[in-house]
Amino acid sequence: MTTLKQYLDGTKCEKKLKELIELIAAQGVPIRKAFISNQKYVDTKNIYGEEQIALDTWSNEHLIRVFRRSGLVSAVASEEEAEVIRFPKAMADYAVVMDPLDGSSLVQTNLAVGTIIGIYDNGDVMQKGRNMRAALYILYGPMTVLTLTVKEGVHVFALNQGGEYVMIEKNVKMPEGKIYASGALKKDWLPEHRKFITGLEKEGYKLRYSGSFVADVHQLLKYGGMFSYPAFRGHKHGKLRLLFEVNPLGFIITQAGGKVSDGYKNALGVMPEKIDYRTPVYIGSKGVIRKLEKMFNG
Ligand code: AFP
Repeated sequence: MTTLKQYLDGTKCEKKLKELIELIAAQGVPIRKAFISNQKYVDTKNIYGEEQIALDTWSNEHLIRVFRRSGLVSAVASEEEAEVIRFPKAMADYAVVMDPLDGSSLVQTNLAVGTIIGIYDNGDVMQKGRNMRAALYILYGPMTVLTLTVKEGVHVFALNQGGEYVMIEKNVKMPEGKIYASGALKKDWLPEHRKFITGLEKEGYKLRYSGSFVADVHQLLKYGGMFSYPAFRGHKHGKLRLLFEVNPLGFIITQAGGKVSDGYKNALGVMPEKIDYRTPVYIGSKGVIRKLEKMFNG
C-alpha cells in the first residue's frame, strides 16, 4: 500500500512543500481526537456573526500554532479570522487559506465535517484560485480521509490504525452522475436557479444535501452530479467563501476532471476583493456545470 509519504516522494513537489503537506495531514489526528473533548458551544461569534462551537475555535488556533512553529508558512487566511496572519520569520513562503472545520454546525449531530486547505507558493493569499500550488481536505467521517492534489491528479488516502495515511483511491476522475444539492431556502431562490434545479429533477437527479460543503462535494467525486449554494434573495453573493471553501475544493474538483463556477464563469479565475469574499457556487461534473453556465449566460 502506498503511504502519503511514499506518494509525495514520487511527485515533483519540492522538499518543503512535501513537509508542509505531511504536517497538515498529521493534524487530522489531534483534530479528530478533539471531537470528544471540544463539543461545546462557546460564547463567541466568528467574523460572520455566526455562533462558533468550541471545536472551530480549537482547530483554528491549533492549526495556526502548527503553522507558526513550522517555519514553512509566511501567511495564513482562515475562515475564523478577520485578518491575514503573517509569520515574517518563516523560512519558506507558502501562503495557506483554510476553513479549519467546515460544516461545524454538524459536529453535535455526528455527521461528516472537514478541514479544507489551499496552498499558494508565493506568500500571497489574495489571489485567484487557479494559482494554487496544492489543495487538500481532511474529511472526518466514519473514516478519516485525506483528498489531495499537487496538480498531479487527485488521490484519496485513509488514516489507518497506526496513524499513517495510505492511498485508497488513485487518480480519481469524476463521473457524470445524477446527484444534486442546493443550499438556501427554496422560497428565496432566484428564477434562473429554480429553473435549472427543476430541470435536473425532471431528468431524474437525486437530492443529497448534508449541510457540510466538504462532505457534499466529496461524494460527488465518486458519484458525480452538482452541488450548489446559489445567489438568493437579498444575497447576490450567496453564502460560501471564495478563499476558504470554494477555491480549494474547486481546485481539487477541477483536477479530477470536474468544474467550479459562480454560475457564469470559472470561479478559479475570480480575483477576491476581500478576504471574506463570498460567491455563489456551482461545483461538480463538467457536463452539468457547462450546461448551467450556458443557461445562465443566456
Ligand atoms: P458551518 O461551517 O458554519 O457549519 O457552515 C457550513 C457551510 O459553510 C457549508 O459547509 C455548507 O454547505 C453550508 O454552510 C450550509 O449552509 P446552510 O446551513 O444554509 O444549509
